[in-house]
Amino acid sequence: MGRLVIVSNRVADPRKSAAGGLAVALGQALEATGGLWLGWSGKVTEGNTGNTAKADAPLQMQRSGKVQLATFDLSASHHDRYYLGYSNGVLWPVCHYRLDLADFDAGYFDGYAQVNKLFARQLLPLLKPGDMVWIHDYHLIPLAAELRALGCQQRIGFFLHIPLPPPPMLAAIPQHAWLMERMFAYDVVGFQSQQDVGHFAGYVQQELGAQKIESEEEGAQHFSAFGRSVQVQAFPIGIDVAEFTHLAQGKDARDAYTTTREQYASRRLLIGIDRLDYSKGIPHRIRAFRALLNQFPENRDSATLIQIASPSRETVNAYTDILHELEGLCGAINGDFGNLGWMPVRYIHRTVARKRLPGLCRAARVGLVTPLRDGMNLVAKEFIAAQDSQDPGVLVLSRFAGAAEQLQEALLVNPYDTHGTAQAIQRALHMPLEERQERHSQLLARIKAQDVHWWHRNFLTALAG
Ligand code: ADQ
Repeated sequence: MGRLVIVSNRVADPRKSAAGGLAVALGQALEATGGLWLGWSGKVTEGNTGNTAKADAPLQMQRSGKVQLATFDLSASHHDRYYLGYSNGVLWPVCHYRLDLADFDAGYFDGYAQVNKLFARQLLPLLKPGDMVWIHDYHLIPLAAELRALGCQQRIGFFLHIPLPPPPMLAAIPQHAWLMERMFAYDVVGFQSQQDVGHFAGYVQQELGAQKIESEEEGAQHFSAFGRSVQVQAFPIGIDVAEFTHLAQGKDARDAYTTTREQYASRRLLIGIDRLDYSKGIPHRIRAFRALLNQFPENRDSATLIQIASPSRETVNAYTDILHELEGLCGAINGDFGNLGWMPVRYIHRTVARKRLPGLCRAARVGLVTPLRDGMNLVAKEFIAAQDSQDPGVLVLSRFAGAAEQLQEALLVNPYDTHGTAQAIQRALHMPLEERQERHSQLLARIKAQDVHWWHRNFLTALAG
């Protein structure tokens, strides 16, 4: 296999302890062949419009073991239009079925197109013949087309971490045809779920007149259009189960487990851990918890929900709205149901240290992972990995998370159905030990077999051709 080159909006140093499973796993894939990881530095420079090639910021090169990290700054204008405006103000909401939150300001699209050209200019001089280029996520959909326009011949793959919506919804993006045509500059396009692959197949055949090429290959589909063909496949992302289990055995996780267990000794604990994002369905979850306390009063003075939501994209308006909504909902439940000795919901607007995460998950009887729409959702898999197999907690999982395709033994819910979700939570809280063990052992076996290493090996094997 040739050298691996990864491109993503942000670059994570895989050797830094704060880096999560994905960064570490990609780092390991890069180390195997010696590799390069290119992306935005996370810094914004003031004072230029960022509209011309002359304004390209210098590349900063850094070595981390056998991996070369290449980063560059973005101008304030590019950051606002490419990152906040188009990526997170158009593509993110539409791909999560929230057309109502999308802001189709034309200037955002220009910025998005410009920054993708900038990524191509920065990357091209670093490429060697035989390299395999793996581009990640919605920020960089047109990057392969920009690289091809500059003469790049290398194999290029793309993985979309978020959902691809059904064709009519995708078509709500004014530049939908422009974006999707550019998918054909890739050799391999990977999605999280079979459902996403189905949406891609439907869109390119209906809207772009692409032809499906018959193939014997298992799991892969091939489409041709614009004089090129692309292989499309579901590669559901996993977690590093071994790393997470190792973390679970560490002092921080054990301490978090013991303290939480002691603090809630007479309670039944439910846990929600998310980035604070409207796609994660946190207000719907809180309302379902309220319905649980209403419908099944035996849970009063007992069931306690710890909801941890890490701050995220706080300069985008939709995110401040949800912050206020959550504070109101949690305050109302505590006011209406709580007493001097019991606070039904503890809402914490913070990031939990990764080392403590497995301990918190293990202390909970029920894990609530109920996004309205999610590419995969790794918290669902982390919750399973953290459980004690002898006395495991139960995962309540949204059918609208990509993870639901793999994790059928979880209790699957429709998060829009408040009462149905409350009933599933009730079932989870009172599930007999034998059933919990049976479901958990099947879920654990699956996340082990389809872990993050399985994911990147499969993708790279497909990309190698
Ligand atoms: P996210 O939406 O960011 O990513 P998700 O899969 O929910 O992803 O979580 C990513 C990581 O963040 C997990 O490892 C989780 O433990 C951690 N995390 C979340 N909230 C936290 C908190 N409050 N404190 C500490 N850690 C927290 C996108 C897609 C997902 C897809 C991933 C990977 O939206 O659908 O699963 O990429 O492809």
